[in-house]
Amino acid sequence: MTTRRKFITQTALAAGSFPFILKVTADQKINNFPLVISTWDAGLRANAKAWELLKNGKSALDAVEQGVMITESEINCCVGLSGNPDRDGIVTLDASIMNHLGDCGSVAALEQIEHPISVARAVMEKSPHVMLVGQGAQQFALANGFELKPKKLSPDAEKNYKEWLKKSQYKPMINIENIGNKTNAPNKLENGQFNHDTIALLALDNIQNLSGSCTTSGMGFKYRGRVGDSPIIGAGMYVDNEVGAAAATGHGEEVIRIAGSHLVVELMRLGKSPKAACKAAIERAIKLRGDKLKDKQIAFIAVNKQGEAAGYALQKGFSYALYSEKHNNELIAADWLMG
Ligand code: SD4
Repeated sequence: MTTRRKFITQTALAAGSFPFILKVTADQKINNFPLVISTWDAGLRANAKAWELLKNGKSALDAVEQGVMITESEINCCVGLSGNPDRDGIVTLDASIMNHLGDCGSVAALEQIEHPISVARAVMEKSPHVMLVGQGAQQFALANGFELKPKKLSPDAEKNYKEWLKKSQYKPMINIENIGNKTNAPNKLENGQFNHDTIALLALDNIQNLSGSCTTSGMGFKYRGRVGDSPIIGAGMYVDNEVGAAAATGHGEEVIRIAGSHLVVELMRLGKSPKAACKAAIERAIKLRGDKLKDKQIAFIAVNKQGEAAGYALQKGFSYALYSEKHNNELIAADWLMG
């Protein structure tokens, strides 16, 4: 990527911005964009779409939206309308999106809409608000041309729900996956249960702008009205174009307690690498909660402005998908701290 650095230097020279040249030539790391990083193995399919857009010169914002739309529509997946329902048997969706300018939008407890991420983007671009929830979010979606989908559960979710009804106990499992599942494998455990419910995706585009997205059906069999971390800006996802971007998956309540994604970004601002920042955020959660995290998962992904990217988890079994010139859409098993 010497060529790109030369180009930036030349452009800066032409613009007469001398201090900028000094910074760029001194920073040997400015060499890894575009880049896409996302959570879990479903991230491989989402990354492929996001990468295609970035390579065609589209913005990070388009890439993060359209990347996760792939996952939201996957029938065998656990994100979007095919995900597990709440304890009343209804699928409710949370999503958030944020661009390089600090513009952001989110929806929570949204029902019967296939692409909550696009509704979140519409909230960002077409409303004066950041977050819409429940019926109001659905009403806004319909007014903006989104189609109402049937309430029907996916076959897998229906099976899971019937099984859950036998005991009706809210007992979230530790989110994990088999790192061997590289292609089109449904994100399910041997007993047929989904083992996670979320995709978060971060992108750094050709002009070094960052964006992030996060979308989920939330924790299976949650209380009606429960909202997790994914639609909460700063918890499930956060972007600061000066520094980097981060996103979370796992037990949403624990991520909210430490304002997880914002914390990761601020730790990068203090000089930590994306991996060290994700790890330090998990250490913070452990410090705060100790043993209460024993049977829970939390995990972060992060990218900095220079295009370094990584993930880290509380428990074994978290993987993330990384696509850049250096990483050809690889599924990487994250390091972990507990268990
Ligand atoms: C939530 N963080 O609703 C989401 C769940 C998740 O993989 O990430 N599952 O709390």
